[in-house]
Amino acid sequence: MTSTAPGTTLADWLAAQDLRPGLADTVTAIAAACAEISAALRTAPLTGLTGVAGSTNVQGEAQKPLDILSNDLFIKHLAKVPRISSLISEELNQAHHFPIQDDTADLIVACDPLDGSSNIDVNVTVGSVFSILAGGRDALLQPGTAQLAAGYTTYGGSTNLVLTFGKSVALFTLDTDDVFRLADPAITVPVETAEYAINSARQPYWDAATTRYVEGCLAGEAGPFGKRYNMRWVGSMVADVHRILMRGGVFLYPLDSETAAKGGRLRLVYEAFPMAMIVEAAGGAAITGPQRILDIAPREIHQRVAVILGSKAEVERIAKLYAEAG
Ligand code: P6P
Repeated sequence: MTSTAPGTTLADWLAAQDLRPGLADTVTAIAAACAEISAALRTAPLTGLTGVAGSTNVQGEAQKPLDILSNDLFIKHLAKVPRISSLISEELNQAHHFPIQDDTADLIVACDPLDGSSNIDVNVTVGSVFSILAGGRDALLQPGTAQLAAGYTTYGGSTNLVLTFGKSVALFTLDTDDVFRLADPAITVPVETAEYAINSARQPYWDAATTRYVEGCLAGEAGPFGKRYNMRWVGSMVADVHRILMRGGVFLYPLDSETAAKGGRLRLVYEAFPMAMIVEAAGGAAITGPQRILDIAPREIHQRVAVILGSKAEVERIAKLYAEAG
């Protein structure tokens, strides 16, 4: 079986890539953590893992038992890889530095171990998002362009792993034997779309560019964009991004008058950076409005940012509206 044939295992596919030492082991460890998270989610209503844990994370958000379990599973599996120096996680105020096992610890993982967890209790697709960087515990803050790899999982009807090392985007699906197998070696985002994703309840707070964009979509064929649009908003970034990767679309969580003071709603290092790397590697685009997300140099590990990503032509349409708004 060639390494791009459907059904190729993640292990065989990784072995056929020309990767930096430690990268394949790191992806393997992340995949193992995600397979365990998937299993825990499948029976959560029966095992009492829904609801809230009674604690809050650094974002001030109520942590769920599965948030904490997912983070613990990432730590458990990443600890087995000597080359991994540190873990940045949405669930940890400070980065977790692994005990140095030898002098090769030169990889950093950043993750949101369970994104969209507020949707768990209502059985909506959630996922894990991750990014892999080169460096040690003193190199946590790097621009998005420095990422070595990025990926996410979706825990939905099927459990999928989407993975890129920068040039193409591969899709793996968790099989009944808990092995990830290749489902598509090269996902590409359609350049054009007529589907947008935004939380429309935030309309009173939108900036001028966002307001003009959504008005243009709602104006349909007679409007400035000359086509009828559809709208989707899952409220789980991995679910919205996966739909966009698979059929096109644009996802918007722009700065608004409420979120501007915090820098935005979504997190830069372990949500926007990996999703932007994936979307660009699939032929799409990812901006904050005024600038390319991957060019940002983070100031701190939990920094927030505006996110507009998806089909290239539609993101360019929005970028033009931001340029016109000044
Ligand atoms: P809103 C989930 O909490 C999340 O971080 C993303 O997964 C999702 O896109 C966004 O927040 C949903 O935000 O405003 O719909 O609650």
